[in-house]
Amino acid sequence: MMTRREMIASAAAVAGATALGAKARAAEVEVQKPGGTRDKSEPAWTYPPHPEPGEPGKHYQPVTTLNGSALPFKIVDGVKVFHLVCEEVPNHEFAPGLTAHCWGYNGQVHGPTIECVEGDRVRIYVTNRLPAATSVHWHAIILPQGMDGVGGLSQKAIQPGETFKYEFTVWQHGTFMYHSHHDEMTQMALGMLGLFVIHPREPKGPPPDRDFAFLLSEWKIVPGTKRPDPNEMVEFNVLTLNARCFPGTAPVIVKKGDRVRLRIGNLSAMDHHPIHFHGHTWTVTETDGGVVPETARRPEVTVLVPVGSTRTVEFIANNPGDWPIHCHMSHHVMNQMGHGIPNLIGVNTGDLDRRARKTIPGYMTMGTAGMAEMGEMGMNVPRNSIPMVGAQGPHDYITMGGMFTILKVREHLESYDKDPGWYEQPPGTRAELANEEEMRRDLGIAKPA
Ligand SMILES: [Cu+2]
Repeated sequence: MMTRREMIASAAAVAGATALGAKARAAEVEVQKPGGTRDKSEPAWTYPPHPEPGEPGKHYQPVTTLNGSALPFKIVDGVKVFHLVCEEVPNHEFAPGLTAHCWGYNGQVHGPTIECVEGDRVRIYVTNRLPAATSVHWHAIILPQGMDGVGGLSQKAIQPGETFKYEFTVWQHGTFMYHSHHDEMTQMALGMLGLFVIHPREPKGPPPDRDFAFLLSEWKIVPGTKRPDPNEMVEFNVLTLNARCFPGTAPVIVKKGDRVRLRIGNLSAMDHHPIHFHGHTWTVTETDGGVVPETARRPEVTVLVPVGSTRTVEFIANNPGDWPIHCHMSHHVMNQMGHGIPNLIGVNTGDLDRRARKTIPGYMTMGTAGMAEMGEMGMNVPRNSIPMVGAQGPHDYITMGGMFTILKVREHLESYDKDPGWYEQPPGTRAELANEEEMRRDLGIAKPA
């Protein structure tokens, strides 16, 4: 509660500010933050931009978008100018062996990450080189309605060949997204998504040593075909982190003791993804609605990232090793071909394979003991498709694909940009085949029945 005296003082301050010119008010915004001293009946974007556009290395440490990039910008008269080009991206690679003709921005699927700083004025040109009209929505960013990018509702759709200009001041900080908001079902299914990171003007909490941004999405690509199917509602068979599926996903490389931030956005068509990791616990620090108050934070090992939202987590990487980071929905860590296979687990198919091979050379009944064998056995898969699961690991075959990557925590690292290879476990710290003597001693049996 304000005292009468404070109210009089703040009224005087407001009167004084009103008398000042726009330039003086711009300088003042350093102390007037959204939700702070300003009049809350006005939206944040009504504030004048900060006089100094945020620059990497000076005002923020850029995020790392693994398997992606940051959108370049230039500063023109204090405004950050970006250019997005909507276009077809032929042969986007999801993982070695699987490519498809997608749509994206600036030749990439997904689009490059836009980065700026709270208080920046941004001007984003959008050129449409697609064969269809489009628009760009700046997801969860509070801005004037006409800049919201909803085709038909807030603007005319951008026709093929046209360039539109969006301009607004960003007064939030956190992890946001951008995506097509015109024929969303088709265009988002084809890849027209990207991340939009706004750094705080002043640091909020300890700065991370490593700051990663991920965008989750899902696709239906029938094995052997080259076009994602936007009509799919249920059976997505390519689940991606930054538009790649394991083993095509880059590892998350950190040093022991690093404070690590993961920003995770989800623009899948139909699925929320519980993203889980091993060896540590993390804290959810932000959503795309803002910073989670300290008193509301709690430790977690899985964060549910609903469709159309972002979650930011932080942890201290104190446990060396190779640890999975993955969606915990088990069908989301499978690659193509996981669907429509009859359940044959436990079925004795006798000499079916031998007999079938008389008419179909190389025939193999799939999945009588599960699916683990389906990556490893080097089965012939249709052209332009990848095995249902995984890749060879250091100890055996890794039977996961899809929305999966590896957190590599090392005590010594040459460089964050160089994959340190597989983790070397200290002697005596790996699960091993039990020997007979131990089993006799502890279980009273030499070999399990
Ligand atoms: Cu999932």
